[in-house]
Amino acid sequence: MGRVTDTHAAPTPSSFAEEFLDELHFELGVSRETASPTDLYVALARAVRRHLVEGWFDTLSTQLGGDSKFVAYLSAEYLLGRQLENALLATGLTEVARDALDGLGLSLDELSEQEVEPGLGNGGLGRLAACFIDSLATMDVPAVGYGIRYEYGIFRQTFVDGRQVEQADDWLALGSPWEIPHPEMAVTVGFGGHTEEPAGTGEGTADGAPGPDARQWVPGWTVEAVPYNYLVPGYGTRNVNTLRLWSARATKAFNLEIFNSGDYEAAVRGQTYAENISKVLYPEDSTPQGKELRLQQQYFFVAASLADTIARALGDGDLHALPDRVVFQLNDTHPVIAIPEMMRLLVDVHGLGWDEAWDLTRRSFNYTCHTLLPEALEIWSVDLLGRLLPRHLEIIYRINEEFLASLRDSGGNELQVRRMSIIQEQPERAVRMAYLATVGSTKVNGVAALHSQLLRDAVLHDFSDLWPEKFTNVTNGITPRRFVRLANPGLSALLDETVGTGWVKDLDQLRGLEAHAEDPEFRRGFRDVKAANKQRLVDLLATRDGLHLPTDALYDVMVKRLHEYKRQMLKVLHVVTLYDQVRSGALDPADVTPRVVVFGAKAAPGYRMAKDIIALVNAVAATIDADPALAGRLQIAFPANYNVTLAEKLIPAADLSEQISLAGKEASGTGNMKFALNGALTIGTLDGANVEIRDLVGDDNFFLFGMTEPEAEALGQAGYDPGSFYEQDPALKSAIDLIASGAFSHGDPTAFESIVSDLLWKDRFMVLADYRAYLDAQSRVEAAYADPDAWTRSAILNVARSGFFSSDRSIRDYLDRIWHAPAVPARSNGLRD
Ligand code: GPW
Repeated sequence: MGRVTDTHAAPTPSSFAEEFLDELHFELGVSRETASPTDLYVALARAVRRHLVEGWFDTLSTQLGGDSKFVAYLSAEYLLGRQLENALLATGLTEVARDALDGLGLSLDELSEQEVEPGLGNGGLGRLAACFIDSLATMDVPAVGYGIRYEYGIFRQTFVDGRQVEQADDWLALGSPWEIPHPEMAVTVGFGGHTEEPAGTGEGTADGAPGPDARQWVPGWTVEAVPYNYLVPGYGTRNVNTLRLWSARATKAFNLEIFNSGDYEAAVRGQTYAENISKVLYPEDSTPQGKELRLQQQYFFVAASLADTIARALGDGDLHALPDRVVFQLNDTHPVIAIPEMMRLLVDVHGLGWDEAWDLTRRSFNYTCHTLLPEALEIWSVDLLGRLLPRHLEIIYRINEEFLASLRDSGGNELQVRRMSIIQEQPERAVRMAYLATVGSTKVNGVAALHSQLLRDAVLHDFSDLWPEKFTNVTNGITPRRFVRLANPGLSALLDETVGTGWVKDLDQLRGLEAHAEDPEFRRGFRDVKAANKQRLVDLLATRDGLHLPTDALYDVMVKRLHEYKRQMLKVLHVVTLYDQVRSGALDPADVTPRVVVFGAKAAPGYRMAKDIIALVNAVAATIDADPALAGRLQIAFPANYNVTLAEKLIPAADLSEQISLAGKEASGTGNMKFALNGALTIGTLDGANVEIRDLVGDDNFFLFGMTEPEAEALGQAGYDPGSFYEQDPALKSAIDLIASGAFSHGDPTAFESIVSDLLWKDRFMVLADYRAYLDAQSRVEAAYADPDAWTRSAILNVARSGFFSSDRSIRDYLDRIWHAPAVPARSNGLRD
């Protein structure tokens, strides 16, 4: 199904070819003969973009004309992936473009490969935001995604001697055909300075006399936030939403002043300082470092977005209508400074009284928490916050004072008051952003059923006792457009034939596959698709990474950020055990199920243990490769620089999806959903959304292992001793000893010492405790894989029963439980009529 188009003539290959050449000649200024592959790609992208603009205008005029409510999604990350194929899908122009290019002796697939993906996110949280804006557009919901246009996205990963080395991701180097800058719409954002009593008249507020609670913030310096619009096309609809990313620029006044004083170096320094704000994405996933520049980034995009939102939602209208016109969703705590910023705007700038402003603010904001790890909960030192945002700190203090007073009023004891304070006192005074978000929001949600339960029972339990109705769950989802329709054309064609094409917008229709799970012909077709996807992956990894892989093997895939809680180490111990058993003669290589273990993972650059684990994976891979006994039986493939583009090729080829975090640590996971929808079976713990996946696909079609969350919690309480597991399990002992012996490091026993000693003495995520259960589950995997018919049946049922994990369903849940913003289909405004 394509775009719902207008009355005027649909593009043909020849009209499209003309538009493409127009772009190439007149916009890029190069001839067909001299054009580089990048030029050709850029011209193609811009020719496609033309076909989104009309729907975008219609969407804007429909939404701005009425009195609809819109969703302002605030996220520091959007991990978009490549844009071209998605835009072609949305416009229904894929075949037209292919034919047009063919006619010019060019190949659509080759040009598509030129695109550098915008990696403006770290992992799951950023990719979730990208899936959500896709679903919002597809469902005609008025929505704007707000974020930061990082000049450098997530670093490019390379391996040198098996160790990760980071390179800058200069994704804008060759131009970005998808963005539309609006320098004339720049918003000024202040930082630093001091606060004072507002001047008696006028100065304090936009509307006249200062309000009773107003203070005046006199910033010490300012920067400009320049908006860049990205078009977000819905699928099978006219609607095209907006993603608005802000880029930092030095203010003109600032520059002029210094230039006039003749201090050119200072002027340039100032410019560099300002522009640093949107320079680079922080590469820490779930482990914020509390750096000043990061707080600058957060306030920078939030302040610009709120100014933009208020103008858009209200124009000159009544501030009291704010909660009816806009609903803000805070994607984790990164944008939570928006709460005091809204208070500042209402109280200081617009002169509202505190209570009224607080009521409006609370009714406009909602907060999604994405973690359970204490080290992932953002805190900002009072010292830093007060220096950078003095007025915001005052506002946070007052929010906290009033909140704590209300607690005391309703009989809270001092212990409880101290526990719930937005300000922590030890080890240093700091603002707990998750608490600020919870106090300042209408709804707080977790991202999977188990996660939301644990938020209520543990991380935020005092707050859930106080405000039980505030807490809700919205289980994450993924867009079927990118992760099935685009990533898996073979499966998509089979689905179209079997259940019709409606599944792309209504993923529950996949249920219709269940009836075919017993059909031998359908199973054959399904198996053929998987085999073709493996072949596609093998070809890609041969050219991309120089890997030589068999297609006739079980593809066992673990792709996600490298983090101890995700337990890549458990996977390594499994592989090392297989190797060890073959090497010692305990296992006949002929009895090893041929298996390719694929890893994809970036480590935060400062995360030592994660980087050591990457080195170990590469070392084990090399050692196994060098051993003829395992040839064709066991191999590790660790392509560097795992990203969205690679995920789209890896996931459809997988047989087995590794979701093996310690129960109670992974908030949801979204990779787990992508694999199930592409017909991989999961080996996993009862963690995050795995729980819901297993409930839906059925326990016969899921390899469950490991401790439950209460069991892991109890083991921790009882005093976990990893050494005892090592002593009691000879296979485990032998595997660890092998690593410690230097077998994977050319005899150097020190190479992986820190990993080994951490496992034996600390093992915070209880890898050793779950090792035996994991190995047993892997044996069940092998037995199941030996029966191809039964395996295929399970894989089909995974696809058929995973419709729930569409991000369209997540968005429906947000709409019903939190946002209450009706869909508004764009009306044709007749740009060309
Ligand atoms: F720590 N997630 C992430 F909660 O990718 F902020 N980056 C992050 O910084 C955080 C969470 C944060 C992930 C969760 O780890 C994953 O379980 C979840 O599926 C994903 O966010 C989307 O909700």
